Amino acid sequence: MEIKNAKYEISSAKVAQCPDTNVPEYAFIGRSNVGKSSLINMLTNNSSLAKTSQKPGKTLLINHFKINNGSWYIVDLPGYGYAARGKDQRQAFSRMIEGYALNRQQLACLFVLIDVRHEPQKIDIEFLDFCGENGVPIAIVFTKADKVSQKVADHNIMLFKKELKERWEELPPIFLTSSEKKKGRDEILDFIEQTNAIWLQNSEEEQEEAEDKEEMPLSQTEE
Ligand SMILES: Nc1nc2c(ncn2[C@@H]2O[C@H](COP(=O)(O)OP(=O)(O)OP(=O)(O)O)[C@@H](O)[C@H]2O)c(=O)[nH]1
Ligand SMILES: [Mg+2]
Repeated sequence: MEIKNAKYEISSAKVAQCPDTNVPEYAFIGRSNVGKSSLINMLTNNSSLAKTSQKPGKTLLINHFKINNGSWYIVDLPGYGYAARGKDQRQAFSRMIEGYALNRQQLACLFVLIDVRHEPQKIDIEFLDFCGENGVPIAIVFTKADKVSQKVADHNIMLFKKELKERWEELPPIFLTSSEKKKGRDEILDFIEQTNAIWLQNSEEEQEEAEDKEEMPLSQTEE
C-alpha cells in the first residue's frame, strides 16, 4: 500500500462532531509523548502533517486526515494519562478517547502505541484491557525502537505479551517501529491494506442485507 496523498480535514472535540464518512479509519492512541503524531508523519511521509512536540500534551482534539483522496482516514488522538493536566482535564480526555473508541463506526483499527523503552506500565495495560473488554479492534505499536537495543526491545515486548496472555485468549497484531528510522512503515501499511479490504467486504455485505430487508414485504420483517 502506498500513501499517495494525505490532507488534514478537521479537528473535533467529540465523536458526534467527527466527519460523516463511509470509509475505514485508523486511529492512533497512547500516552502523551509516546510518538503518535510522529508515527502518522512517518507513515504519510509528511513531516509537518500532524503537529509533534517535545513537550507532552500537544494534541488536544480528534484530528482527521484524509488519505488517498478519501479512500480511508488516519486519526490523531490526544494522549492519555498526562499527569500535568490535572484530574478533571485528564478525565475529560479519557471520556473523549473512550467515546471515540466505543462509538466510532468507521474505526477499523485503533493502534495503541507503547514506548518500547519501558517495561509494562499499569496505565497501558488498563487501556488495552478496556479495549479487549469492549471489543474495540486494536493493534499494538511499540515506538522509539531506535532509542534501545534490539535486546531491550525484545525483552520489554516479551514482558508485555506475558502480561496480556494472562487474560487475553488471542493477542492483537504487534508492530515494532521507529519514526526516526522509518522502521515498521511497510508492515503497518500492509496491515492497513489488508484491513481495508476486509472492512469494505463487510460493509458491502451489510449493505446487501439492508437492501434485502427493504425489499421484503412488511409482514415478514415484523417480529
Ligand atoms: N528517537 C525517537 N524520537 C521519537 C520517535 N517518535 C517520536 N519521537 C519524539 O518524541 C516526542 C513526542 O512525539 P509526538 O509525536 O509529538 O508524540 P505524541 O504521542 O503525538 O504526543 P501528544 O500529542 O503530546 O500526546 C517528540 O520529541 C518526537 O520527536 C522515534 O521513533 N524515535
Ligand atoms: Mg500528538
